[in-house]
Amino acid sequence: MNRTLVICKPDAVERGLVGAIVGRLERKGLRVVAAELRVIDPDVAEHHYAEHRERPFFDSLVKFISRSPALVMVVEGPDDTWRIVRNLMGATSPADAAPGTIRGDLATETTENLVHGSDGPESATREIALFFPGLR
Ligand code: 3AN
Repeated sequence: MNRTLVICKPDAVERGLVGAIVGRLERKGLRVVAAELRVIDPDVAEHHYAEHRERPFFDSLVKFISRSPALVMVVEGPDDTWRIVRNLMGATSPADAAPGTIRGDLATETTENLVHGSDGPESATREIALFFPGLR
């Protein structure tokens, strides 16, 4: 089995869409193996988004992701689970996200785009260790 990190971002919790998002993952056949509703520490958020450090939206992204509780999860499925999740999420910009995807159906903003999913096997391993250091 193969694992990836998924975050229902603060906008998802605020809008009451956590159930809808988790439901989509579960209906697809993926299984939640760890989950915690937590306010993400800004230092952890900076590590998590380190690849975007030089981008103009970095500060607002870190502020957004840590502004209120997010549901941080580890999701398990077959090979390439990260890719299954990314396809369910839809494109980063909700304007480009296809109908039927989480962002395509439920979001309009690029920053407040409801959900994060690791973008590859190495990111998944790194992000799971960052958010769930004790997970076996
Ligand atoms: P994804 O979330 O689809 O993996 P990334 O990793 O490129 O997209 O970007 C991480 C987050 O940074 C996005 N979810 C979004 O919140 C924010 N972001 C990315 N690109 C932009 C942008 N051009 N303007 C504002 N925010 C952005």
